[in-house]
Amino acid sequence: MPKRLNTTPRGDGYRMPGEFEPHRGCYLIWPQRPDNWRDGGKPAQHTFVKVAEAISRFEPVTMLVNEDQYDNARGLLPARVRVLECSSNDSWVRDCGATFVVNDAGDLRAVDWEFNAWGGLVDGLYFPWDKDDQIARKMSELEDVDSWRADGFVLEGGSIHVDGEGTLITTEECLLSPGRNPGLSRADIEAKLGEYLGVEKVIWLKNGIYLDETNGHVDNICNFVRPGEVLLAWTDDESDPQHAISAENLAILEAARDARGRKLTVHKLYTPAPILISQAESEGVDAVDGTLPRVEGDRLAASYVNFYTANDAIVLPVFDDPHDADAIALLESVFEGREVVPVFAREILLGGGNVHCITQQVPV
Ligand code: KQY
Repeated sequence: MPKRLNTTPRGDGYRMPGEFEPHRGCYLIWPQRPDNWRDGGKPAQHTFVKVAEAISRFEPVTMLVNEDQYDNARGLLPARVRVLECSSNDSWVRDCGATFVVNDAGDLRAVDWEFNAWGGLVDGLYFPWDKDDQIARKMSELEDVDSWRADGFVLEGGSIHVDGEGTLITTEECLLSPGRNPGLSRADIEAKLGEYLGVEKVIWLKNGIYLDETNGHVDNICNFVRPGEVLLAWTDDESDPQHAISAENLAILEAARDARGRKLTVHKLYTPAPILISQAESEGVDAVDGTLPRVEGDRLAASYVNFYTANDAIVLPVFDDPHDADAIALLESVFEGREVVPVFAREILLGGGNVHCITQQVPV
């Protein structure tokens, strides 16, 4: 039976591997809440099926599903996807799910962060979040691995990326936000990240993608290709507020050294043209007090950086935009040897995230 541990990952010799390292599987959670997903989640469910189909060509996929949607999910998903009943409040397993860590002997364990729906009662996106906060523990038991509960430390998986060699990138906008760990200083947070993920160097970007409702998760703006090499969301359009945000982050990345003392190679991954919520999309979302309204004409936080790195593949959100082709070409060139699988992902974007936010890898 998997245990809850009183030690720390660093003390026990564990580290978080890069997402580009080999996986034994991937988790997703089925979307259904009607105050986040339009039309009762039906269009999003079909897109989640496409993402699960794509990833399951390369590694085993588990879909966690609330009781009332089990039959529908099982009916829509291919037989090779494992479908398990598991309660949740929403469907962002990157953020509420376990972060898996490994040691040099190849053992796997899980970190179970505190989850408070991206800001708790300060600026969180829904209430309650109690079922989501149990997902990481349930995942560790499904994977039959011991876990640590990071009590008193709020963190979402989408707010960090690591290179597996001691370096972590994040944003100040998110990790220093008042709704997460207001009692912790930047140095305290760096110490927690070191303790739980085995990292030695934190590179602090300033802000995430313009209007990102997660307080600027790094997984929408910057990701590692491999140690020493990153992709940064970019636009040349100086009239777009995204330009100044990306330019500030570029300067930080160009000045940075990673944990091994390397300078970083930075690839610019151009964002799609601004994508706005349509009238039908706005009207399809239930207007519930305490959740974000989806207003017609509002701009969505669209970025190609929110891709999932699978075994031998990249599952890439695309938007029916002229930049789609350039994004596919750039990823094919930097991730040589991996197949780039585009998925039209507007329905996930409408819910506030994208492919990376709805997936969580389990390393080998
Ligand atoms: O990681 C993410 N981008 C999650 C977004 C959650 C949005 C909830 N409406």
